[in-house]
Amino acid sequence: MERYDFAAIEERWAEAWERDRAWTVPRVPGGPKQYVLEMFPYPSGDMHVGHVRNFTIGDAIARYLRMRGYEVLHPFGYDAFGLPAENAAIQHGEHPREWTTVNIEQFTASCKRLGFSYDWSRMLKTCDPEYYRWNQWFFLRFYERGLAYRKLAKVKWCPSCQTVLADEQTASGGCWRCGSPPEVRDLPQWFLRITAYADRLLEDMAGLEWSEAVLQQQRNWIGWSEGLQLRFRIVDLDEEVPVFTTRPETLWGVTFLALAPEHPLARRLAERAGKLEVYEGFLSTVRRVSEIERLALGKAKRVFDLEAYAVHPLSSHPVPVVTAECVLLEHGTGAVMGVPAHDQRDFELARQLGLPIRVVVQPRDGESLDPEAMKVAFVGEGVMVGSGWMDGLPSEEARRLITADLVQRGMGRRVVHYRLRDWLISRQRYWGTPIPIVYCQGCGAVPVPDDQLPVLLPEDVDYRPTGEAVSPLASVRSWVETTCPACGGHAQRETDTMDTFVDSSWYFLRFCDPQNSRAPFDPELAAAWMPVDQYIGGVEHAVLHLIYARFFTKVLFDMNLVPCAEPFRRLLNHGMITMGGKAMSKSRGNVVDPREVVARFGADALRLYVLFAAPPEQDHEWPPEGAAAVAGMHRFLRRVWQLVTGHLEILRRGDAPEAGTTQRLAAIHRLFAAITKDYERHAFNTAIAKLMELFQEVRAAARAGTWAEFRAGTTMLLHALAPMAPFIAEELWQRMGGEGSIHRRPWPRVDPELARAARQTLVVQVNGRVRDRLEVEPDITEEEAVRLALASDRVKRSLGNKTPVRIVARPPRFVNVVLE
Ligand code: ANZ
Ligand code: ZN
Repeated sequence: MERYDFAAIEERWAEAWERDRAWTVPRVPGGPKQYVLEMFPYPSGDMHVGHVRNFTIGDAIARYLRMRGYEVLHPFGYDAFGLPAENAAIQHGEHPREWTTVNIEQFTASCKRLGFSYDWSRMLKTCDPEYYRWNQWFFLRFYERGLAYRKLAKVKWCPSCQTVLADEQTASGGCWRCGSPPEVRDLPQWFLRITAYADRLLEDMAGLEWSEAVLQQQRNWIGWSEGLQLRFRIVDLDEEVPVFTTRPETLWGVTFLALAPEHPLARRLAERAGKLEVYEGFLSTVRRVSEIERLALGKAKRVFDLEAYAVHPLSSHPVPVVTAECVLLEHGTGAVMGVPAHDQRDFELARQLGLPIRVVVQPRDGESLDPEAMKVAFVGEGVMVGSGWMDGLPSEEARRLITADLVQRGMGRRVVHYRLRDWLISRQRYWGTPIPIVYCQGCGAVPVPDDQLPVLLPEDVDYRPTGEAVSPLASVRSWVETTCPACGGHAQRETDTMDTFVDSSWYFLRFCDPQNSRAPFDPELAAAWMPVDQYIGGVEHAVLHLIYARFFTKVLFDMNLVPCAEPFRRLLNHGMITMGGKAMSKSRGNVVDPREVVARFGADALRLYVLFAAPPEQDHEWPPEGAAAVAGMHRFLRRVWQLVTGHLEILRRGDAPEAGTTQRLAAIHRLFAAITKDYERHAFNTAIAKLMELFQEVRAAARAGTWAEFRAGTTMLLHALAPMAPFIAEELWQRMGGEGSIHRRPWPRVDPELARAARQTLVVQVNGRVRDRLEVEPDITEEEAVRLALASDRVKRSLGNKTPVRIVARPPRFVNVVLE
């Protein structure tokens, strides 16, 4: 018997696949297509086993679909711009391009050694001018459509990354990359108008096969709310202030009006009160505070009394006007009607300022609210009080009625608000795409014409950040100084680079036509391959990357460049491999290098292990004895190897000397059918468990000498193994004289009659005594087994009227019911 020399086998096949360009697909699919894509990685140092898992999941899916007869586009590339490269380069004193190139070479070699079936002819790197020129081209198209604009904005600056961040990139209170609390700066910056697509981003989610958790995060981020906008007149200025509320039924509970500190009327009122200087001080303090802190509950708020009054639109009574940090200018209208009894922030403000609290909604049960005694606002639904004709109505109904009433009387209008903000894309860092704009004294901001693209990123730059909110590119005078494309006069280039999330917002489209030098991609090729049928990536991208990519796709859809308004039909969010409870990452120093594992046990064993360890969606803590765990998979593969190579003569013989016992053949078909089902739902861990059972059956057939059965079983075993452990499956397939590459073979067909014949006997015991035997499907679930057991007449009889204290189920073999 031959030794299982995995290293020789794997290296030989890896080379052959590379030489034969085994996974290259034609420009246009010849038949039904599937586009399988894993989120492309940062080339940040070496691959670790966390990466291996993500890519193995994608690869198993791609290989399986190929065997199901699809033309599978499975490309790979690198998200090669960005801070990791720049920071590493600063640390080691080498150029980001060198650092990136070296990493990409290593990473690519690892991918090949692990047998990932990528179409390498489509490989892309976002730092190539041939890629990023199209970022610039898109920027110009967005600009023409009014979807890219520049404005002076209060922006969030990460002091550690030394660049501004988009609003959503500080959603958790810190910088998405490094966690530092952002500072606030006023800078003229470029934005993409994602808010123009808020409604469609929300609506189109209906057609996506994504996890509910991710959809919910997207929904929260877009933050749809419906409410009423109404006006309060400010007596002292004779001006009307619109406010936005989601609770118009609480209108009779309004006891003050609060403006955002940045609200233009706040300044005018302060001036009028002769307190402009104090106000300026207050404003500049508030401007430095993060949004999270401004909205925080349970703390004293920074407020400023404007010493003015507004008129309540129903009662015509005056209510005081204040300005408070917790009112945000960008939200709603930047002004709030204060209802202390029913909004916690308003409650805290009222208590702080000694303003009255008026209850207008009473809880349906419990004691009625006493404003004096209230410790918190009552924010729930209830019954209306102190509100004229609404009294006694449920608050939900009152809301509907007063909305209709105020709208009809022309006092308010229905509005929808989104929490989503426009996407800030300017970055004051070096390693990114230059924004293709020049500034001319005469013409202002002028777009760089298409025929002057790409605006090349200069290579020779002192890219160390200056600490000022200025891009390192500003110091390259020869690059900055240019001529105006419009008037030929003197002009200067924009020195900010683009957020690298722009790069990843359309790379899946470039994969459809990666070498195109005249356009980002040919729309016909995009039509042939898009949408991505299966996208695979970490749940940490649930908001940022996915929302940006969806937005880009919609804009390109509107430009008739892509056939679909959504880029990713199905999304699989894999869990992470952790060590010490933390995600593996080079910066944490808790990484396991796959090269060591591969050297000891082979790529196939490692692939099987990462798929077996946990369902794809779950995290998996790499065991301290990680190597030993992979060794288990290695031993399994060695047993498969020995069984097959030990019977090559028999396997190669085409004749079927005798039929096997139906019983075992049925089990083989049944198991293969179950494995197929597992592939369909990406349950690779259970598929591998069944694969091991299948192996037992095949080995039993060999021992019994039932060769027809053995041959059929071996064929199924190797096919079932191929997507997950591609090297050994291919090698054994060739040795047993199989036709062509196993990876191009059609998926074996299960005989449904046979598979059904393999029913199992489920034994039902009550207090240790057998009461019934039931025929069940072998892959019956625990729930179903218990249900059937308890439904059995004989079991019911022996239970009498007692309730079981415990039920132990091991489907499909037994269910034990335990009574007192
Ligand atoms: C009166 C009221 C009474 C409110 C009540 C709530 C409860 P979303 O859904 O997030 O849009 N609000 C409006 N504009 C604001 C701003 N610029 N800054 C801070 N808060 C603002 O929330 C809408 C609610 O948030 C509005 O409804 C308003 O308070 C507040 F019992 O109006 B409400
Ligand atoms: Zn000009």
